[in-house]
Parts: sequence; structure tokens; C-alpha cells
Amino acid sequence: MRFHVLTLFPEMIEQGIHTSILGRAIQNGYLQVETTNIRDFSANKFHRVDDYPYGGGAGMVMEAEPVFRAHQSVTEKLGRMPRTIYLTPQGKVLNQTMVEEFALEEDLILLCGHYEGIDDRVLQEVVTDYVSIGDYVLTGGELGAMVLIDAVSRFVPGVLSNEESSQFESLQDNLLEYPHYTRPEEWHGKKVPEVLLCGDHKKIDAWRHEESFRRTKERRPDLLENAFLITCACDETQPGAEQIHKLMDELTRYGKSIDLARKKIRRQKNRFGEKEFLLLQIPIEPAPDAPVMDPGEYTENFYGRKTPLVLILSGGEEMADEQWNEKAFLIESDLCARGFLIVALVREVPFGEGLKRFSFTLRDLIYTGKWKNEKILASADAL
Ligand code: 6GU
Repeated sequence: MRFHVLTLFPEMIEQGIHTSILGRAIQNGYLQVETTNIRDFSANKFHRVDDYPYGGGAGMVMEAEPVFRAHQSVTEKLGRMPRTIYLTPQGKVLNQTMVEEFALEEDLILLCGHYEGIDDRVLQEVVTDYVSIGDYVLTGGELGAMVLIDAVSRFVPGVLSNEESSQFESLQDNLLEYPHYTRPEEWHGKKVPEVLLCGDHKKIDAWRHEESFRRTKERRPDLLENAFLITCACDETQPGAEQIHKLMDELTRYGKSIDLARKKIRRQKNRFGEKEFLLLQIPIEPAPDAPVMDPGEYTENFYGRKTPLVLILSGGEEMADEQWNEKAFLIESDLCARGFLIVALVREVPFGEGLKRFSFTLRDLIYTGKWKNEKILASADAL
């Protein structure tokens, strides 16, 4: 992955990134960080890049032209227009989902401002994303760019070694990580929790999940507002079951799964609460070899209590749009009547890169609470 930083203080970036894990990743060729000094593109013989603001007021404003030329020098070299992120307290506050999404890009241009900001006209022309690193004001965008580079690089293959990359990260599932312990077993009279020594991994996982929850409640109760236990329910005998499990792996580490192919499971009552999130995949048309003949049979014992639901209606490729919509509407209405809130309606879980993108869309929807205001309606290829 390549980062191209446009800045008035390239030495600040250079000094920051050549140590530790990032330094190693750059040496090993997994990352490239190039800086471009905006001052080199000044049209002025004194290399000035700022001027007084129109309309008066305090401070100086960075001129449009040097920023534009610096940006152009990068895009011309690349022969394309990569995403360009302007680091500013007026941006969207960086979170883990955004970080992982940025990590999918081949190149990112990071634009750092100074003084009171940059002439808005050049921002309108080159910037695709406005990003802030928190609700406070910094003297310039460089520290923001470095924070972003560090966080994004962790998701670039090869940057972290096996020991460094953690499958269980703080903030997955909107929960903080559980506490960690290493030798000795007793230190300053404090013992390592017994359960960690028992060797029973199911028990250990359950304990860690509880501790994560306890910690989050104590330290970041705001995160719990949008923390959900995700369950996926699908007919494991039907095509697409594998895709939905892949999707689950992208969304959560504490997910549950219900196999609707099992008669016993369909017959028992399945109740879901407000703090649960359901991914439900059912065929819109009964397949000849399916264990049930009507989509409704899959969920007749499902009950929600304002439980958000992502509905995947698979199959039905030969159905006319009108017929499809009618059928989908009936299934949706039935689920709504049973206490579910439909957040998204999808025809199929996408494959490959599309799956990743879809999972980011869902994560953004689930873990930021956006699902309360937006509903996504899409076929897989539209995502
Ligand atoms: Cl990314 N830049 C500046 N200048 N101030 C900030 C920021 C970025 N994020 C929070 N405050």
C-alpha cells in the first residue's frame, strides 16, 4: 500500500514513520510513504503558500494553486485519481470500520492543512474524504495523517507478524478487549484468574466475552448503545449458506448460528431481544429439494422485540421483478409483524471483494446505530 502525504512539514511525517513496526514494514516493502512538500509548488518567488482570508478575520489561508499542483504531481505520476483524504477537525471522526475500509485501497493521498485551513475551492476539486481524529483542534493535519497511516497499515498484509496481529481486537463488536495476563501466576499478591489456567477454550472464550462486556460497561458505556449479539439463521443445505458464514466472520467474533434445515430448530421458539441482530437468509422460492415448501415456514417460530434484521432472500433468479417484489413484501410484512425491524433487504451475499464491501456497509450500519435511520435495499451487484 502506498500513502502519498501532501504537507508543508514533510520532515514531521518522515521522522514519525521510520521507527518500530511501520519502519520495518517500509523496509520490507509492504508499505510506501512518500511525502510531497506543498511549498515546492508555490508560484511565488518567496515560496509563500498562504495569504490573508477574503472577508477578513484572524489567521492565514493556504492558497488553492500550490495544493492543486502538489496533488496533480502525485496523480500524474500514478496515472489515476486515488481517494484523497483531507485531515481536518471538520471531518468524519475516524473509526475502526473506516480504517479497515481505507486499507483496501492501493494508494491514498493524505492532504494536511495548516494555518486556518485551505482555500475551499481546491478542496472541492480534489478531496474525496474529510477525516478528523477526534473532537479537539491540532495545529495541522500531520499528526492526523500519521495516526491514520498507523491504524490503516495494521490491516495491510505483511505489516504485522503473526504474534502482532490479534484476531481479537478492541472495538470489534463495539466491545473493548478483555484483560490480559502473562507469567508469573501471582504478582504483588494478585492471582491470574483461575479460568485462564483451566485449558477449556469454550469456558475461556465465554469468560473473555463477559469481561469484554463488563469493561465496556465500565469504561465506554457509549459503545454498548450499539453493541449487538449477532445471530445468523439460514438453511445450511441451501446454496449461499457458506457465504453468510463468511459474512458473519467479518462482522463479529461472538456470533451465534441457527440451522433452519433442522426441523427441531424450526419447531422451537426462537426469541430475540433488542440487543440482538439477526442475519436471516431464506430462499424466496422453495427449491425442489428444500425441507420446507414456503418461505414463511422457516420463521414461523421466530419472535423479535424490535430486533434489527438483515433479510437475504436468495434464489428467485427467474422471477419477474414485480413478482419478486410482491413476494419479498409479504415476507417482510410477516417478519415486521413478529417484532423485527428490517434494516436491509438483499438478494444474495456478494462474493470476493464485494463481500468485504458489504460487510463494511453492514458494520457501519450496525455499530454506529445508523440502521435506525437508513434502510438499505440492494441486489448484490449494487453493493
Ligand atoms: Cl485530522 N487535523 C487537525 N488540524 N485538527 C484535528 C484533526 C485533524 N483531528 C482532530 N483535530
